[in-house]
Amino acid sequence: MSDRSYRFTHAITRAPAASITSGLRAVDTGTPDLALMQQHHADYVATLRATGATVIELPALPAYPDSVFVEDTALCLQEGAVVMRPGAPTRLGEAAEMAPTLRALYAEVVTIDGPGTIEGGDILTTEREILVGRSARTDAAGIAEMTRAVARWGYAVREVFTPPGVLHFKTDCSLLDGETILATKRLDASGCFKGYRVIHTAEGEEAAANAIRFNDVVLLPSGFPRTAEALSRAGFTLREIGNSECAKLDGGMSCLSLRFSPTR
Ligand code: CIR
Repeated sequence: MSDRSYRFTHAITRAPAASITSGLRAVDTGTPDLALMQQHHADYVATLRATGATVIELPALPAYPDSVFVEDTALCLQEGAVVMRPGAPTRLGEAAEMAPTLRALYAEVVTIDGPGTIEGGDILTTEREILVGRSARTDAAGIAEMTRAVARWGYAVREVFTPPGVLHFKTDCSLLDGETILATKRLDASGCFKGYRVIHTAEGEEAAANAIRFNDVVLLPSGFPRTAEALSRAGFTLREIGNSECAKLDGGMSCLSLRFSPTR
């Protein structure tokens, strides 16, 4: 089986801006501490780099408080990239800011023009398909436009649903390897992972679901010991990264990077 869904030569990250304190959040659980977020972010970048990948660190964009969450701006595949059209009005401009970096790396970059909206956090790429969760940020028209965009490279897209009240599809799941997914029980109960091997987050540790497999390691937000133990028992190599400040803005491990191996 191929492993292109979790082996990557490159990642893109963006430094958190001081304006992060005005980032979007579903529920106010306190103001994020920029200095602590910067520490966590540095640890995250170092962990990606330690796997041998090239990490492109973009400068902070103070005009966009949520711009540290680069994942939402693009879908990066091997053959090309698709620039998203975020459903959050305050985040719309972030996608255009990402486009030049992608054009420097890929021969083919296509853009979602709208009127539909779609954010990268709703997209899970596995070895066999691209799953997209319809959510408050990602609508049917956005998914249809993305489906047409990736058809040129031979990808099949399957529309699924992000649970109500959950920000993004990947808030509740992540890919662990070519056939294994880490998911909350509530998302798995929707039946969207039929045919995959699923490991559930432990009861009360649903926020551990937003992890990433990046080359040989799984980056897991710290503070979820029972889920960490289940993953270690299943044979995965874990790196736990502090996520307390991003969590205040509904962000996790996947949101902080774009991960890919471009073929030019
Ligand atoms: C937002 O609401 O857009 C940000 N505060 C969090 C984005 C998290 N991104 C992601 O899950 N891919």
